Amino acid sequence: MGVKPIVLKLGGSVITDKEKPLTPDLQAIERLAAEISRAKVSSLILVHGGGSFGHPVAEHYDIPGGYVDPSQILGFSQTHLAMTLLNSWVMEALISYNIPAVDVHPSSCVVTKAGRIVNMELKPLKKMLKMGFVPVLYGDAVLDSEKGFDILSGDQLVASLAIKLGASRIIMGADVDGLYTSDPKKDSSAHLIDHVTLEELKSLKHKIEGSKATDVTGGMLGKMLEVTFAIERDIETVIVNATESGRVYKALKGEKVIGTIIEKGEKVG
Ligand code: IP8
Repeated sequence: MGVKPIVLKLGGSVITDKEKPLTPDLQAIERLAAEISRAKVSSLILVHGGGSFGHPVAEHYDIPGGYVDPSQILGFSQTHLAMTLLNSWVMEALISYNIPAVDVHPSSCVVTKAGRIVNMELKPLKKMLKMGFVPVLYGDAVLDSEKGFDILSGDQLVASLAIKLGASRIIMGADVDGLYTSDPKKDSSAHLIDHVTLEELKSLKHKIEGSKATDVTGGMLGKMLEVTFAIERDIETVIVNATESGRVYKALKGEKVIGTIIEKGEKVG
């Protein structure tokens, strides 16, 4: 077994303008590509979210509701197309910074059952990692053995890839600094939690909000529920604000960074 990979998620709200349909944030994408390149991680898997590309289209055709009407078939194609368009911007930036990125489309290598991954083709991913490529996946429309199809969130992918490929760490690049004791927009006494155990996280769950903008996969709450599965298997997870310059770089390097570390075990320090 070679070097354990790091799984990095770039949230859709970081790399797109979530208020404007089909609008990439090219500045953010380019800055992040530069940070990833500078960090020179020896084994890395990237996953990105849907933002204003996947979510509005998926919602329009109710892809998360599963197949009920033939008109949704074209909607599935359009959702996937929207994601490939966003993915192209990401790929172009990564490769222009000399990152040997290869896009892996979940719609062609993952099947879910009632929304949960039951089948994922791992061989190409393992081989890519071995050869030093950086596989890039994203939240996507996928086929589902019960519902016909569904939306697979980048977050479920992150946890599943981290578990199946034996990742050392997960870095969740979000548009907030991390988890707070309460909603900082409503409560002035709210403060950032820099370190939390799974046990403590469970008691915080009711305070973590779902998403405000169109997000068919549940925002921060959905994120937390998904990564729990990886943390339970001792994969340390850190949430950092990827809209702030240098945070993803520091997290990739394992340096001290503003954010929230979630661990399975007892709180240290
Ligand atoms: O933004 C969902 O991925 P996420 C992607 O990671 C689609 O939840 C197609 C809506």
